[in-house]
Amino acid sequence: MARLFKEPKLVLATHNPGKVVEIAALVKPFGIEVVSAGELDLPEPEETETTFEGNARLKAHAAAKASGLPALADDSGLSVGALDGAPGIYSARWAGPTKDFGIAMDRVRAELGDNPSRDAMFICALTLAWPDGHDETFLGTITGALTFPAKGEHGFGYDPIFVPTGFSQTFGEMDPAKKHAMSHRAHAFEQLVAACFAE
Ligand code: ITT
Repeated sequence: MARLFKEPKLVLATHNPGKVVEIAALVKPFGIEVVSAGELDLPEPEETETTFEGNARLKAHAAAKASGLPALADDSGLSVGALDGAPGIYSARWAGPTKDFGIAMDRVRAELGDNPSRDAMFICALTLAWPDGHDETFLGTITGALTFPAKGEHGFGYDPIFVPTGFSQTFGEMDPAKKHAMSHRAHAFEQLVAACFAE
């Protein structure tokens, strides 16, 4: 059985402002005080693992150890079927050192070339780690299709080229609350809530 989360405060172990907004919105209904890794000036660990789960665990443990508080980390990315799952765990790196997702989305389009397949999915691993070294990890996904050119100003990362299955707008065009309710992050978080926040 998963360990229950009883503490009043949680570190959001991410330096990505888009993730901070989304995870803070997911945690808010539970009345837990949150502080981000950026606010605590925690170092950004190098993501040396080969899976989303591995990198989420690495980031959560680094933040829990450095802060002495429980930490919630997110490792996520876009997986494109016709590109054998790329950019996958390298989704952030495709944006380069300036974190320009215009460049990353152009690269996805260029690598697809004439391939008519547009199937893609977002994947999110969430790890809750405690300073004593215990952790719980959950994986969420959402399927969709890529569309070009990019559309919409909401969200972050690859949101402007991703249309979730059953919808006609990109995540970038959608009201953020709508994305938060259905995303890969929301699906991973639902499992975390059921396992660690339930009494
Ligand atoms: P942290 O490691 O500090 O959390 P990061 O941006 O480097 O920040 P990742 O290594 O997990 O995080 O990279 C995930 C990338 O995948 C992220 O930068 C986005 O480009 C993309 N991504 C993940 N979730 C997304 C979402 O909901 N919408 C759009 N793009 C997303």
